[in-house]
Amino acid sequence: MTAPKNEAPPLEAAALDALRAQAVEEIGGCSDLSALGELQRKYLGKQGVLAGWLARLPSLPPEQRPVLGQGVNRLKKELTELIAGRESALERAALESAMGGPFDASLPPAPQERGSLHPLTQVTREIEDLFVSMGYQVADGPEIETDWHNFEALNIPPDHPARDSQDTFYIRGPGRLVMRTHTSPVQVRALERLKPPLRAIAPGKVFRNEATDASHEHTFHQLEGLVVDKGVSVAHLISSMKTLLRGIFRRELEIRLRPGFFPFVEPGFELDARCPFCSTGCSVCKQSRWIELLPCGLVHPNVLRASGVDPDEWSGFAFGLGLSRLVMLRFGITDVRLLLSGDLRFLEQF
Ligand code: FA5
Repeated sequence: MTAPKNEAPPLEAAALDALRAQAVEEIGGCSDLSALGELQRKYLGKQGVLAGWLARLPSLPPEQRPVLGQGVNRLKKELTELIAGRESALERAALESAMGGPFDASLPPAPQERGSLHPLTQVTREIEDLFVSMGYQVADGPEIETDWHNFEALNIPPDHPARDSQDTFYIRGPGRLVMRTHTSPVQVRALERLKPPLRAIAPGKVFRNEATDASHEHTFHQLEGLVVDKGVSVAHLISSMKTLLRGIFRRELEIRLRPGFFPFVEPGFELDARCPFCSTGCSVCKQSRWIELLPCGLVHPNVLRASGVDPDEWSGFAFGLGLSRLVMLRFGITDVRLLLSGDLRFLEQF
């Protein structure tokens, strides 16, 4: 009996069916990716079984070729899909076993440790925003300073007793350099560079060779402020300091000025604020109900002169906020040494 027209001869069709059954069984039972690769090469590779079938087609009678050719191509497509499906099932199983459980791409990710801004950075940015909104610029200066900028231009000559209150780290070598003991040298640099009228603040790190305790660090932060213009008076100083404190504590605080001595201001003041934490006395204000916050004053004419600014034409005020202590007040931190300790147990609280 001859095969019906356009159908592969039974022998060939049966062999293709047997091949299909064998391939499906082998692929379905394959349990690792490299063996699956082998199977792919065996059946679908250039030298593979199906390629052999296609190569044999031209030797068949022309009327059988289309049917058998279509059968081989169908099988090729089916095995390609079967192998791809098996591959992704094996990959998924490998992933799940590595993860110790089933993988669900729709689940939210496991919580990740996130950093946060250091409390000093948070408060500095708030104060910067406040002053920038009042037309101030943010100035900067080096942490290693010349003796001139740190002391002499600020009306503190070499033998002046005010140097004793700021125990200084001197840098060995030429140039008479010091680790700046306060941010006030930025006043001098701002005056030299910008010329009046000017309004600037300068937050930064300062260094003092002192014994440390809960309220004294050898390395701490200050924030300097300087305004130089025509006719600047103590009234301007007071109103600006009130704005600063309102911005920081978010309410109106009563303030008082006491005389304070700093060679670079005249008159000089210590500005105290009513303790924002109590009404009858507490440990923060040491039962006094006042907190010493801001040394300040009108810029001394000698400081203006040292930077080439005429004190008969210009006047100004300056202040030097103890930023580290302010941050302690703001967040209820009881030891200044925690701020730069790098202790994660402390930092993670902010
Ligand atoms: C000064 O440093 C002046 N340059 C401030 C100034 C600027 C006065 C402009 C007038 C005009 P004083 O040494 O007092 O001042 O320090 C200023 C603030 O820094 C203090 O009020 C205090 O809050 C803080 N401070 C001083 N020493 C330490 C320390 N060891 N640790 C932490 N904070 C300190």
